[in-house]
Amino acid sequence: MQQPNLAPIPELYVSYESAQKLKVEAADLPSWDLTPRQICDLELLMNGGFSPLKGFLGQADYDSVVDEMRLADGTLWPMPITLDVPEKFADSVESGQDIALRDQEGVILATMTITDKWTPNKSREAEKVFGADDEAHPAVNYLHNQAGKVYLGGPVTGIQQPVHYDFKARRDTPNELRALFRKLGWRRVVAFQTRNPLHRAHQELTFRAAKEAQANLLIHPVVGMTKPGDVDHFTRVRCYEAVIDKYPGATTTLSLLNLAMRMAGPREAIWHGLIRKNHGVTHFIVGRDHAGPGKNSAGEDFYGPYDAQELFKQHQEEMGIEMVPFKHMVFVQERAQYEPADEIEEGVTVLNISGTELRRRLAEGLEIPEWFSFPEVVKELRRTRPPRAQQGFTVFFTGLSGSGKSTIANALRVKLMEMGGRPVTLLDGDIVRKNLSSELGFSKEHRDLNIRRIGFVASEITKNGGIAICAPIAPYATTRRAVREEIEDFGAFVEVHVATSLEECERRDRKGLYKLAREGKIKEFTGISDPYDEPQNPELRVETEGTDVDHCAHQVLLKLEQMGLIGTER
Ligand code: PPS
Repeated sequence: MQQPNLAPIPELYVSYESAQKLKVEAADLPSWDLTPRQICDLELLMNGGFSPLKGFLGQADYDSVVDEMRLADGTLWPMPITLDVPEKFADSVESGQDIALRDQEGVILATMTITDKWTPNKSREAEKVFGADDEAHPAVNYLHNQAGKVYLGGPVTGIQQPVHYDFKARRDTPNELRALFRKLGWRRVVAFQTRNPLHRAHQELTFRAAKEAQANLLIHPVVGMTKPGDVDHFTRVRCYEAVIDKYPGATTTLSLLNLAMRMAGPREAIWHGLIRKNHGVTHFIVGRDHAGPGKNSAGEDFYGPYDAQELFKQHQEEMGIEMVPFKHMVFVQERAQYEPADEIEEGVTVLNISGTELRRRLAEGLEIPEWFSFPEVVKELRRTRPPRAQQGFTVFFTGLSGSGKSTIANALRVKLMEMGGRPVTLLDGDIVRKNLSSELGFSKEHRDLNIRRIGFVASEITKNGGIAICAPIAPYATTRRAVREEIEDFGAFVEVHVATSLEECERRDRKGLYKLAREGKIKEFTGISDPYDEPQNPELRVETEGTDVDHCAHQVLLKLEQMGLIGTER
């Protein structure tokens, strides 16, 4: 007799022939271009990963999920899976109408019949689902700052799967995994959820969990959307592929899950369990601080470290998937092996490297011991995160017109070129305004656009391992912060405030612009008739009064050296 966890699970796709027909018809429907997160949700709706959901939640289900962690009919479901849209789009459609759901290239993936349209109370959703209306929580931040104002709900008819160009052979739908387990005769399977590279401790704990549950092991990492700042999934999958060979042959398999995580701790653990059950899994590892979002804005944890395990335990029977609680594994030096932390007697030497310490060692090119990770994994991580002295970075000068930004920036450019090693690009205010922003003036809107363009180019240069030196006025703090965030995804952002006073700039008045500005002949002139927000915490502030250019540029070099961005081995 077939086990229920391995029987085929219902999908929302129509047959191939119907899909071809529906695709043509759907071309005339109002269409919504899905966000990256909605594409992840839709994929799991359509392939049965979110079973029993048949579409994006309607209002009654939404209210009940938010309040009770259950659909309106009482079925356990912890996460509101909603189609958020802006008001303008919501106003253009009505209940009862079909819409086409398209990916970012415009391919129609599904249609949805709208049954509900409502404006949710997002603060309430944040409080109930994520435990606090605090934007330090990535999903709350998403809810308030990225998600549209209105939700549409209704059943989905699947036309085709979202297209993936990467790691195709490692992606499996719930039915594909169920079929694989059937074929291999795996009756008990324990899944390990992860959004991080696997090191020896993880390998040890997953192996132990499988032995304890007398089950085969599914390494089931999330490759959809994880916590901002995580190691990108391309690197992680290459790391997983290296680790999978370390398990005894034929006990373990690796499959990628295109889930958009919400970092909702306990509720997320329940959600992950239900998703795994849909993938044919019988056991699920839940660790300390499962799907934790980090600290709240008061610097405290959002959830207790074992809240997720407790909530899972309460519901596991109803869910039909059993929890294997995660043992926190540490390395015992005397015995040269990993052991559960709670089973270790006093007096032995326990070794540990935290995530922060690992990042520091990678950034500085320091040793990462073999007891901590596998050489193949470390090699992959080093390829993605070379030591800081080999990464790209951006030096961003800001200051009033005539403060000396361009002159210092140019001196720095020459000094860096003398050192060699990385290509250097100077994005000076005048150069940019001539080549990138020739149509722009000096309104707030235009200045912002100008700085955003500089930020975009600098982030591309940084990503590709070069040095970008920017020297615009960049008068607005919020815009500078946005540029910093964009660049820090790829390398360091070094803000240098050229702190020449307005009086001195006006006294020098090299281009005669201050005089014209005072006479009202130039409007919106920074410092005279337009604001300049002084940087509060720049990496460096240089004073130009009484200091020559060479010395100012040298101060910047010293800062770069101190930050480990330029090597001492010249
Ligand atoms: S901004 O605000 O960052 O977009 O400005 P930026 O691109 O750096 O351009 C500043 C140069 O343009 C000249 N200029 C003005 N500056 C400020 N306000 C007004 N209204 C203005 N009109 C022209 C000025 O020469 C600046 O050159 P620098 O090199 O900063 O002295």
